[in-house]
Amino acid sequence: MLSTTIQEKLQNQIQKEASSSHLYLAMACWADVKGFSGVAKFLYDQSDEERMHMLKLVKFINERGGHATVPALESPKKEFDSLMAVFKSILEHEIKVTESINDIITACLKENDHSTNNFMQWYVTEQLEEEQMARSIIDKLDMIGSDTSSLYLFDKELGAHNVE
Ligand code: OFO
Repeated sequence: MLSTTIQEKLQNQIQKEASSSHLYLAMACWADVKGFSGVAKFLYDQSDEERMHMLKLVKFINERGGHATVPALESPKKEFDSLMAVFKSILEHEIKVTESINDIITACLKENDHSTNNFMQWYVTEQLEEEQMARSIIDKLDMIGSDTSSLYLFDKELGAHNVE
């Protein structure tokens, strides 16, 4: 059985994962209408991935004797300044998500809740990959600068990337 504190923290994490999914969907829409179809595909996939992160938490709460709440979500912004701005804000966002996951794990350790701790380790690994991915995309965009033919190839390459 989950403690009230742990359930609240997991519930809060559900909200964060759902907001991430919403944010990446808004970014995908922006990239799509700007003609970056590869980036758009990557972000649509990333949005689905975040929904899956949310769903894992929902099911975990329900299976452990709790009752998950489906959160209300704010509409994310629609316009972004550039691809660089999009990926910088993804990195910032993911760093905050990582902090929140670490906070849940700290609470689990305090309460000796080993099974939630064990469950959350999957998120720790996932966050490492996501932060690293955002950093490497930012580095690439930095190298590309305003070179449009490299940007074209970058878009194609990202579209071929499979989000796991
Ligand atoms: Fe990228 O946030 Fe989920 O875990």
